[in-house]
Amino acid sequence: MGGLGRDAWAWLGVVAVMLLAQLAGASHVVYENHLDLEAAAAAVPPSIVDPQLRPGYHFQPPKNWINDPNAPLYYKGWYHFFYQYNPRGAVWGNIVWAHSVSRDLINWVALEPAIEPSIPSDQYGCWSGSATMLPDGTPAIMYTGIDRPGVSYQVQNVAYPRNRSDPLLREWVKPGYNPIIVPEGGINATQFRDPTTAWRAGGRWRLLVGSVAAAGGGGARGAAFVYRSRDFLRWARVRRPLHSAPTGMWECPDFYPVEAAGRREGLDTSVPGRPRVKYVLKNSLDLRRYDYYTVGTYDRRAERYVPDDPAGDECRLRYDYGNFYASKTFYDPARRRRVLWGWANESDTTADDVAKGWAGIQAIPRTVWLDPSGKQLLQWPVEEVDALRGKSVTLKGRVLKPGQHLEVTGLQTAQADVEVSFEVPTVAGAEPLDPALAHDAERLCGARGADVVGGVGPFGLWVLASADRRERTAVFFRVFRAAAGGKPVVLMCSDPTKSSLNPNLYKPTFAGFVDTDISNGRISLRSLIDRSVVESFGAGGETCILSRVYPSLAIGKNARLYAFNNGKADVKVSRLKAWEMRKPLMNGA
Ligand SMILES: *[C@@H]1O[C@H](CO)[C@@H](O)[C@H](O)[C@H]1NC(C)=O
Ligand SMILES: *[C@@H]1O[C@H](CO)[C@@H](O)[C@H](O)[C@H]1NC(C)=O
Ligand SMILES: *[C@H]1O[C@@H](CO)[C@H](O)[C@@H](O)[C@@H]1NC(C)=O
Repeated sequence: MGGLGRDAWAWLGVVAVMLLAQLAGASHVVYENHLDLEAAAAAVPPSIVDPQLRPGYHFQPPKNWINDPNAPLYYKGWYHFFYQYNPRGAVWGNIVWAHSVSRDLINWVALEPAIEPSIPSDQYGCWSGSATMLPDGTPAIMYTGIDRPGVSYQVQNVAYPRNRSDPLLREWVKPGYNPIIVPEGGINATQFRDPTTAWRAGGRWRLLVGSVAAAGGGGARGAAFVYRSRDFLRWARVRRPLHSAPTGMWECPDFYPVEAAGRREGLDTSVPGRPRVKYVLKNSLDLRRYDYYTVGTYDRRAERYVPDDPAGDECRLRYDYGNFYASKTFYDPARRRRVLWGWANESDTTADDVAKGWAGIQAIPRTVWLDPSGKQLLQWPVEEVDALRGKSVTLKGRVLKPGQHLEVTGLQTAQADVEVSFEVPTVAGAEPLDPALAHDAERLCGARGADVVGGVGPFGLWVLASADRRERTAVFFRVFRAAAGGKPVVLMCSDPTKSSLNPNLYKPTFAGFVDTDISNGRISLRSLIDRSVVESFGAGGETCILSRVYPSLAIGKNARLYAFNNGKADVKVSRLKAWEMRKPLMNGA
């Protein structure tokens, strides 16, 4: 909490008052979908509503539904974060832009909602959007408004701060000339949303809007349309989209430059054209509900983006192979990095959410940069999260024989950060890779889960485990034999099938391949464990998986942490360090 200024503390007081007012009004909450609250509460095991299952250091408001991150930005010493929020309940609806501010991306103070329905072009909804920093330092927010009842007819609006001297940007004004962009020229108005941060090149602004291109034969093609403007007022569409692919609707596009391979520094979205700069295009696939990206080049004369890997459009790369959607990056000028925000939904039922009174969190913000291979991004939790680390335990040089596990004792691990380095003496015993599953990590993990004995691996962590290990969430690696001339294939997997005795949960195995060379024997894993969140980073951020799990036994003091080896070869835990994590200021929650 050290970094908070006096302003923040003053605001905290205001927030506390707001909170109390909200609580006092809670009995008047009406849920739109007429769920029977008492029946819902009776039907779920008590663990679901146990406050000990509420995350401690992941971003969340005190209550209610949240979804997409919106318009993250840095202004006059403050990080601003907006998000889709239902002020009236724990299910989607009544969406406004909630607003929080922070000095460090970890301690958050809630302000009044920034953008709410108030003008004809947003009166039926204020949906997602992004911020752009204008050359004079003013932030502008572009967002999707719903302008008629019944059908979600989508237009794009702009809003500006009322008082630029206010570092907290508390009030936003919507100019009378809204909307600034409407669907025309054959665009389907119900699939036209989520404007990106605008970038400027050659005297012109550009931004993207997610949509579908006219389907020519096959299924609908996801598309990112480019709009250009000289004055930030009048916007005209470029006929051909920046890019499109046969995936269905693209929501929440994000498009940004990254430094040449391996350099961790971020670039401003309006970076002047430089030969070695690469671009990342990310889309949230409405049909699959995951975020996919490609790395490529941007030709700003032709206004086209081309992925380096022609197969990239087949949805090869994800930021995160777990629950992570509608993400958005921003350039942080204070630390010259690009930071990624993403929404993680719940894995319980809607009735559970209503009983709990809240649904949805944001992943820990991650720094993103291009991997030295140039083929994918690396991601790592922003360094500020390390300030929450408290009591720690370190283990070194412990060999796990086949079938062995090792408990990490001496600290509570329901809310913890673990970094572990594994060493495999040889990969000679790795199991063969079924060619039918060689491109489908998720199915591979489903078939070869944490309890299926392998050659090299599965090895990794059991987190949020009960003392008898009936409940445990496995985060692990599994090594497959190399194809002729290739390197061994490493799978990273999150297996929650035993995460809870509660049967009514969504427990998918999540998995991704890890682009690393394990023949040198080493691989690392970091897991941010937060009561009902397991957010893991394999091989220094090559592959990331966020899972939401709801233990019924492994709650609070009863949550344990183990390293395990279920392979036929020895695995060494060369070093494991675990920290208890403190709770930051979290919007008064
Ligand atoms: C604008 O914000 C500054 C800084 O918070 C404040 O001192 C000033 O009174 C505000 N002006 C108006 C017109 O609200
Ligand atoms: C527009 O999109 C909606 C889905 O949001 C779809 O139901 C409808 O058929 C589409 N209209 C046309 C003309 O393609
Ligand atoms: C998160 O919840 C699960 C389980 O209900 C759904 O299957 C996912 O589609 C959902 N994800 C998103 C992004 O909505």
